[in-house]
Amino acid sequence: MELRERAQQILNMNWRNGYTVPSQKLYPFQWNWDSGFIAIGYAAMQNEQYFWQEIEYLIKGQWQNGFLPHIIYHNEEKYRDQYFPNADVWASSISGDAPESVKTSGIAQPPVLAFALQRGLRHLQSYDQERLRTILPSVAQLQSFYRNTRNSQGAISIYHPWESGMDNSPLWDFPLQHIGELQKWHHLRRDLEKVDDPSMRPTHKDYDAYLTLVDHLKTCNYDPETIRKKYPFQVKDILASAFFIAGEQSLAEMQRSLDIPTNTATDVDWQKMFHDPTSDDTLPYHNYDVCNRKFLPLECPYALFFLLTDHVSDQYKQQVNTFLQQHQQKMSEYPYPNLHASVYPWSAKFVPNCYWKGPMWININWTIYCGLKKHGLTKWSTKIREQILKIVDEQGFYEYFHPISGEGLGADNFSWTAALVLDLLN
Ligand code: 9YW
Repeated sequence: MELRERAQQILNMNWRNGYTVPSQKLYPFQWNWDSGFIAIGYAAMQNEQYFWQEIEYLIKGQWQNGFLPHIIYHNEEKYRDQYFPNADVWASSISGDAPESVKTSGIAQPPVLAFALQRGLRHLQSYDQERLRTILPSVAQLQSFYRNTRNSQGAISIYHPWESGMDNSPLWDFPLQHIGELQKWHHLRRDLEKVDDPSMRPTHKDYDAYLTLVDHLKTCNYDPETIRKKYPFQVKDILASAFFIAGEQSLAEMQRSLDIPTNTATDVDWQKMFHDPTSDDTLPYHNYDVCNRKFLPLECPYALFFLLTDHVSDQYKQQVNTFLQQHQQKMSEYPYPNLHASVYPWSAKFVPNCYWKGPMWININWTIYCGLKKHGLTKWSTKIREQILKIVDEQGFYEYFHPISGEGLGADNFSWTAALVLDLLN
């Protein structure tokens, strides 16, 4: 069967009457950034109904203050025993802003919605403008939430490793050492029963830290102002910032297309906010730990994400070019030399089969591809596109891939892998 047909089958299989689960086996609810990517896939299939519904179901989870949680627990009662943390752990109703109609988590994920919505619309041959008009205020409210509560000149702070989407990346090792005493939560985990090799998943200590942070957030009643003053994990994050900034642009363009006034932010200086003056890296941009006042360098593709934004200097583009040359050279013995690992194999922190500590992820590579293409770095974007399609064709629609052997790892029939392949084939 052709790649396109296989991808379509996976999305149809993972569709749940209004939204799509990331993977049947592991994740039984709707996840925020997964949904953005998945919606793009439906648009690329010209399935306009599923495209709108995926986004509308996501927005059902939005809080009154604009915040969009990372998990929307649709059909919570049916699946509550299959996933930890379940909705009770979050107790989102302690915030007066949480919706009553559906339970949600209390943290976010990279804010991909505005960017994904616009990209999806570009795939559709024609679309229902009134449906867009109905959705846009929620998207605008989400962008405003980030602009007003998480933003410092385009640098967005995240409050939890799960908010980064890259749960156990070594990026979080240092800030997690400074969150105080950990409570024991890991005995409640459900994920280890569902994977063949538990060493591919985060450790018990990771889970204890993740849930200890949830307790801290609950103590703050999920109130943005209280969190900013008291909460021990706050990191200015490049990926969240890049999607926020790109989202401002997407939102403004969609609003203008419908003659809606826009108030998106233009005073963005990410190069200043993330530039690490002590770094001699080819791309000296790193996440910043706000609580402990420290940059968090890591050999990983993070600094490439700014290509998603318009605000890119010629100097940065040259640095990117040099960085990609070096990357290709170092990867030249491996089967997919232009794909980016979550942590590069030459880092002391690299663990090739462990989740966000080394494996290659399709959404990350696709994001880099989009940025390279946007800025005309087509020599590199073409290679990434070809190798994403090759790895999925040869290894399957996996959740993540071993960066040295290319082997598919984690869950099979993974939704965003299928959706982003459809984007690339369009
Ligand atoms: C978990 C659904 C989610 C992704 C995250 C990924 C993982 C959930 O799965 O987190 O329980 O580990 O890290 O980015 O959205 O696909």
